[in-house]
Amino acid sequence: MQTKVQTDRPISFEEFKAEVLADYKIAVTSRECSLLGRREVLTGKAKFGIFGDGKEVPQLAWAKAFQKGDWRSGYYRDQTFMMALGELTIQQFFAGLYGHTDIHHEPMAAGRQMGGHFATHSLNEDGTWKNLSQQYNSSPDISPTAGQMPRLLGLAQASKIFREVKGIDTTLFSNNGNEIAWGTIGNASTSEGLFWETINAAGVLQVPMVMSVWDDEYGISVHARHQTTKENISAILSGFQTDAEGKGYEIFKVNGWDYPSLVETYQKAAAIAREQHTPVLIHVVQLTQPQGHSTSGSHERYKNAERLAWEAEKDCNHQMRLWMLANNIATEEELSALEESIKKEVRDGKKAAWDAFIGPQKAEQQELINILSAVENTSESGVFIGKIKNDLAAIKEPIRKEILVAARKSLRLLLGENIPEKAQLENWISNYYKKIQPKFSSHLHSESRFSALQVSEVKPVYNANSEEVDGRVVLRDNFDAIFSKYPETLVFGEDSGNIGDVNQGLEGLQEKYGELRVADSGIREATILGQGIGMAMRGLRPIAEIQYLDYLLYALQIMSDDLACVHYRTLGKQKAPLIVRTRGHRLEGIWHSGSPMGGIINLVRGIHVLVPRNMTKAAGFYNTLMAADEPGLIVECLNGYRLKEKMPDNLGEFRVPIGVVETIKEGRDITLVSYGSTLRLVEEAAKDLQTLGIEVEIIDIQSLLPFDIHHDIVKSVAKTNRLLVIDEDVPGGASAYILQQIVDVQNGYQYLDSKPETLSAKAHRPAYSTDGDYFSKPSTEDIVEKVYVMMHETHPLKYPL
Ligand SMILES: Cc1ncc(C[n+]2csc(CCOP(=O)(O)OP(=O)(O)O)c2C)c(N)n1
Ligand SMILES: [Mg+2]
Repeated sequence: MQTKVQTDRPISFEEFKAEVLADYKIAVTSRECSLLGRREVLTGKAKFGIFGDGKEVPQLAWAKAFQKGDWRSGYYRDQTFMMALGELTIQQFFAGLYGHTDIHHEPMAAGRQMGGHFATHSLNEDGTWKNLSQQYNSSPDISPTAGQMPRLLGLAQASKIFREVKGIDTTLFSNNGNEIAWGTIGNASTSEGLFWETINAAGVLQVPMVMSVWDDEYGISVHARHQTTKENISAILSGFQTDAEGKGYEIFKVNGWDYPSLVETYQKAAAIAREQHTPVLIHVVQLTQPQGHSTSGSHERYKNAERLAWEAEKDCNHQMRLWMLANNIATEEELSALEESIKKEVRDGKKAAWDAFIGPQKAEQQELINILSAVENTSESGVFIGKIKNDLAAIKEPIRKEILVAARKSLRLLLGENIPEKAQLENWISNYYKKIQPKFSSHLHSESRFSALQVSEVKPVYNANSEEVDGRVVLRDNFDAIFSKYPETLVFGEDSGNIGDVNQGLEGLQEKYGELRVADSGIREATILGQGIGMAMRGLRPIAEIQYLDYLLYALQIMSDDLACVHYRTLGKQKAPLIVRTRGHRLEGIWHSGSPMGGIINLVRGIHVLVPRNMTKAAGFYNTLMAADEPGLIVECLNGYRLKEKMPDNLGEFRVPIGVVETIKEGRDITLVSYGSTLRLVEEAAKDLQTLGIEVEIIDIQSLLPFDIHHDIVKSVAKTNRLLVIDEDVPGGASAYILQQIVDVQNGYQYLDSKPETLSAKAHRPAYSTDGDYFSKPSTEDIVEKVYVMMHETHPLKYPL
């Protein structure tokens, strides 16, 4: 379907006509898909539909300016653009609507996302990069409004890095940084903070980003007067306009139904962004929603007759048609014939998509019916199973849930029976799960050879003269080794550049590696994170620094909604191996002592969460993640930078394995499990407990996600028969997760002679000062007393109170 005439010579009127007609064909095809798509939902074949109707024409203009190597970060209205690039066929559009789980039919998300969420493939089957500079690229959409903005910043910044930083192998990723990152957003979603944060940051960074706002005056039912000051986003952004005073944005405003002006505007915007790396905003106004917001409602409820009549008149496809007729590009008859033929093409494509979607499921239904027939004939419950079978057979278009419900209910009816057909049914169910479950659950993590779990341990090497230095020096010199080894590495964050971070773990590195590789950034955690995602998607190895763990919460939404599921939601076709660096646990005051690890680990499944107890361990984790291609969060101990550690010889090379615990003290009486800063208290408590005749075993978890992949903790519990989890998060925070892993996943319950216990911080935020800490977080005394009481309960005479 794709049409792109790209030529430097002036084109003839005939060529011009052909190009416009081809464009119109895409617009009409896209519209027809939206119209039929809505019907598919209303008749129950698809569950939900959100379409690009009313936004077709500007997307044609955009697609003409979009070049190989460029990137899109947009939202659910962009189907026409994807079609114009040749990245979305009619059949694929409907496959997305149905939720077809076969990536060959549904390349956007293999049915994991609802339709209207677009993506291209960056990776080969083996996890290696495709040549992204030779293909059109779309980052994978997410549903939270404006959630596409932070990553857009990074996609754009990557071009700047590729153009200006020497020594990076750009073969697969860039042609001299000429690539534009194109964003789209709805008018109402510009109310989100993420929009403003990104717009400001892109202006500061001067990156090649072209931001289109599709303005249809509404955000579902809420009118622009409730969304945007002056109801005009380009007017209120006009202070960003580049002028003699300094660098900023180029800003355009254009009617969304005006095909020739749109084409011209997008060409101008592309030239500015591509050549000068100046960001551009295009405010596309007077757009419409011919069918309302989505399939879950009708806009007649909130738009009056006058507005609806205006929308019908200003409909961009309708206006394009009028313009074509007025300019003799086609006759009424030609256009009518074209429109009729497109209707048929879309109907045929829809049918092909449905047949491809339903075919395998019908075959699976038949397989089960055959088995149930056999069971019916021999089972004592044959009558009931026969009914289940007949009900299943009556379903004309079965989904997998219906098939499995029939199978599992039948198996339940066979409880207590011992017939060969029962085993057949059991096998069928288990094989079915093996085949189908991965369609919904694979690729949360890398399944390629670049998985972080494949990186083996390399121990730090010391010599007889190894110096004892401040922990931050180990970290700093290890970062130095990383930066010289991997030219595509970058680090950025608040105070990360000039002063080399607030604890000087990056001291002197900006001088050595330059302001682009070791960079200060504004106070804007969400877009620091997004910058990292976008750059990682383009083959760079960013380290995004969030100054304190407590402020990770500003970035946590983007970590959760975007970074954690990039690989999952593309069925492994994209990756963002971003390392997030932060520091936390204990220091002073409510917002510098928090340890909200329970919240974090539960929101970022898909990201490795590593909690090293000292800087050598932290450095080892950085080295491990650099050798892999997965995202990870490393929380350094805020109170550990000045503690002495021995300087390893093999900086940049030693690696701490992911998901492996370390027993740091052996003991027979009780297993104490902890991580991070708290471990130092546990070690002190262990000494005090020794004087009371109690020998504790201490295990450092090191890696909360993944957790103890070799199940070493349960081996310790099997020896001591007692378990205490010590954690400085709130009660039921990370400690609940740790307990679930040991007691439930590792089956630790069977070895326990005492109740498994947790010792955590208070439920409130940690108060200021040493006393605030002592009364808020677990202390050495708390640990000693808790352990002693647990020992007393089993041996009251040996450990009297
Ligand atoms: C963070 C978040 N809040 C609410 C929603 C529900 N929602 C989906 S689309 C939408 C309106 C968006 O309007 P606009 O940005 O103007 O885009 P349009 O649909 O009009 O093109 C809302 C509120 C969401 N997806 N994400
Ligand atoms: Mg809108």
